Amino acid sequence: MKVFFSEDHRRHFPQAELSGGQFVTPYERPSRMEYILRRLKERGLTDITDPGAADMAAIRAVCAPDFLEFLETIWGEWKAAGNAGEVIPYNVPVRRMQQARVPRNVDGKAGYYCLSQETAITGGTWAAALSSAASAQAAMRHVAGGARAAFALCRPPGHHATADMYGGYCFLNNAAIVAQMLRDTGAVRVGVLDIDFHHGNGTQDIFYGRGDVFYASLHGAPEDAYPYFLGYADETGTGAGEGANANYPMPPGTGYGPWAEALDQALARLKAWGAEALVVSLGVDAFKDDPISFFRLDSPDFTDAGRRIAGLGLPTVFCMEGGYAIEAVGINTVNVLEGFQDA
Ligand code: 5XA
Ligand code: ZN
Repeated sequence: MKVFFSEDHRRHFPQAELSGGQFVTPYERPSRMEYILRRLKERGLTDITDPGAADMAAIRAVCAPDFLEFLETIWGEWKAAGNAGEVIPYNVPVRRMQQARVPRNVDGKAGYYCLSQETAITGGTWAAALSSAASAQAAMRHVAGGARAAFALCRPPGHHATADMYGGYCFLNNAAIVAQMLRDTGAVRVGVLDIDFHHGNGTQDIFYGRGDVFYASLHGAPEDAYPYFLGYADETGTGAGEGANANYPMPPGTGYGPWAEALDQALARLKAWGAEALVVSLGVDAFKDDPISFFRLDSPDFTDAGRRIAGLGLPTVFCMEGGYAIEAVGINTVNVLEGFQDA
C-alpha cells in the first residue's frame, strides 16, 4: 500500500496542552510519526511519497473562508497583540451568547473559532495542517486513479475540525476533505468509517444534513469521553442526511468483542446504504494502554479490524487520526493496514 506523508508536520509542535488543570507536553506530538514510519519500514511498507502542495480549492469545498483566513493569520495577530505564549483562548461563545459575531480582539476571535482549549496554535500550525491535508488529498488521488487503497499519514489529525472550528488537536478535517473530493470526482455515495476512540464530531457535523456521505463512528460514549457534546446513538442525520449517520458509543472498559460487533454493524450499514468508496479515520487510541482513552483493544485486534474493513471491498483512503500510546502507535496503525492488505 502506498503511503503519503509530509515532514512539514514538524512545523506544528506546541509546547503546551491544557490537561488536568495544568500545562503538559501535548500527547499529540511529532514523535508519533517516527514510531509509525519506523514500523511501516520494518514491515516493508516503504513506498512513502511526499504529497507536495495542498489543493486549496478542495479544502475550501468543506471549510468556511473566514475560518481558513483565521488559521492562516491568527499567529501573526496573536504575536502582534503582545502575547508571549501559544494561541490558547479562554473565552468561547457558549449557551445564550452571540454565535454569529466574530470579535475583533484576538483572544475573542481565537475563542470564537475554538471548540476545545487543549489545542494550541503555533507559528507552524497552518503550514503543518496544510501538509496534512495534502497527504490526504494525494492518497485520495491515488485511489481515484485505480489503487485499491492508500494510507495518508496525516499529522495534525482532522476529525474534530468542523467547517469553522478547530480543537481536539485538529485544524483541517482531512477525512471530510477526501470524502468531498471523492464525491467531486465521480463517487455518488461515499462512506466515512471512523474507528478512532473519539467521536469525529467535525466529520459528522460537516455531512449531517447530506444524503451523499454516510458517517459511521465507533467511540467512547459522550457521557464519559471527549468531545462530550456529540456522538450519541440517536444522532442519525437531518433533512437529506436523515439515516446517513450512525454512531456506536461504547462505555469505559469496552473490549474487542463488543467493539468488533459494532464495527460489523457499521460496515453492514455502509454496505446496505450503497457506499462506493470509503474513507477511514484511522485512530488507534482504542488501544488498551492509550493514556487518554478507555477501551481495551490489543494490538492483534487492529489486524482483525483491518481485515473486516477490507471485507467491504471498497476503494479505501486511510487518514491517520489519534493514538498516543507512543510505543505501540506504529504497531497498531500498521496492523490495521496489514490486516486490510492481507484480507
Ligand atoms: O481523536 N481525537 C483525539 O485523539 C484528541 C482528543 C483530545 C482530548 N482532549
Ligand atoms: Zn482520538
